[in-house]
Amino acid sequence: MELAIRTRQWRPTIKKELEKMKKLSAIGTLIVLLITGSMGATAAQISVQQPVCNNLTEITGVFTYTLGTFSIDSVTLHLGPRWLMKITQSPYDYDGDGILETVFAELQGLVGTTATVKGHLHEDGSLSVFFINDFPYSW
Ligand SMILES: [Ca+2]
Repeated sequence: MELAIRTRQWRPTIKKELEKMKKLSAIGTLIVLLITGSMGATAAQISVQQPVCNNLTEITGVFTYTLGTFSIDSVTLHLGPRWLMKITQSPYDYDGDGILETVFAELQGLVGTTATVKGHLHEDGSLSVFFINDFPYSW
């Protein structure tokens, strides 16, 4: 009985807090969408925000890095801003060396190896990467 009364008393407060959280979440989503729209979306951003694009394109080939651009064959890979990749710890060991490094170091570790990426293929033939070797891509 007492608990029911307390719950009723707190209900408006809880409701207000939930509304605040919804607004913050919506703002956060909007910011991420704006960033990804201007810089190229990445796997973790998309997977966190959901829903994910259903028509992912998978490409397997030799991972290369030339003139500041990562590619597989002739497909340019959009992986996010290089400066951010260099300061962000990777949550996944993409290159499989057993060490979690910065995202940039993980990607450098893939250069010259055969890798599989999945992502959104753009009309210009470039790919916004969402997965690398089945790991969500994040930076
Ligand atoms: Ca590694």
